[in-house]
Amino acid sequence: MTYLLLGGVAVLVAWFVIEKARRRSHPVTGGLKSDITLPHDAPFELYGNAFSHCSRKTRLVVAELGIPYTHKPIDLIETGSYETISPHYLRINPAGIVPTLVHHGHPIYESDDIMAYATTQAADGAPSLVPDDPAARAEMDKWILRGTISSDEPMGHLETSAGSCIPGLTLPIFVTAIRYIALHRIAVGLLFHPDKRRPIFFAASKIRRLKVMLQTAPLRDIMHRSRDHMRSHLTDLQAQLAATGGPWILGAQFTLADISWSCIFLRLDETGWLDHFFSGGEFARLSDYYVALRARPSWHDAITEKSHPLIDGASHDLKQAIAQDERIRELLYA
Ligand SMILES: N[C@@H](CCC(=O)N[C@@H](CS)C(=O)NCC(=O)O)C(=O)O
Repeated sequence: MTYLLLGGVAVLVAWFVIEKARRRSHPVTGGLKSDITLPHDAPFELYGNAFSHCSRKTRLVVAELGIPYTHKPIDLIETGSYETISPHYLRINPAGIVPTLVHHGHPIYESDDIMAYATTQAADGAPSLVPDDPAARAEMDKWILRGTISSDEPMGHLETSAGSCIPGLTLPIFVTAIRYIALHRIAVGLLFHPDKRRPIFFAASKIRRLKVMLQTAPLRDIMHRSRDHMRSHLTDLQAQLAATGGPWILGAQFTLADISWSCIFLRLDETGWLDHFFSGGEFARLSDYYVALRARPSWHDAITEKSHPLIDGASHDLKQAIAQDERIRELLYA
């Protein structure tokens, strides 16, 4: 009996060690890796996730530029499983993050680099998403950077980056999304994800209600700081639109900066924050801007058609909880 037990433990330990090695990730630098050639079936393959902010940016850019591509959906735990740290995806992107664009087998990493690369591959007749004037281009880059989520420190630069505010503001929808995910799938993250804070948060969200989660001090702190900094980023964006006269960030030309910010607005929208920010009426210009972004055909191709039922359900649940429960509104907005 003892031998049987010891044998069982040895098998489990061996499985864990082997699996851990197969799922080991390491950071990658951005840009085109022409020295790597991956198996591929189409000239352009875009690996990404329906809910991921960075993946959405890249889908919007290829849609705007009329680049035909094969979409390769990769799950995050919010949409079902930790596929980003599966051995098959780590062969595509050893950092274990989405998105990755693969062009003729060569991967391009980091969403901002993918956006820039895509502009060099635009279909004939596609509009230019990058201004010719160097000063305007520098201005565009500034607004793109402000919408970026850093790979090293996703919540690290709240003051200077609206993108950094996104993970903190996403926490409430994580809680409502994770209810749909089986615990054994979250356990994969506890065992193998390089950043254990996230699976711990997801496991806690699985067993505790939204109201309880929102009362957790560190969570509330990062969420409120993200909210307050996001408000000042929105104030600056509104001033920029007023200064250029719109309809886009740089004025008449729709650019990569607008694509970055589309995804910020979408995340604020699906998590209920946009209703909160817009409710005072002070962001009327931004409200029009968001309507204009959603009206572009690229939005339909990249966002509406690629939406995920689980995220739609989680967004609905969250908004309903916010509408029905005054305590939740207090915890989020006070
Ligand atoms: N700086 C990277 C950030 C990419 C990133 O953080 N991706 C997230 C989804 S938005 C991810 O794949 N996370 C993996 C995980 O949650 O396990 C980029 O812009 O591409």
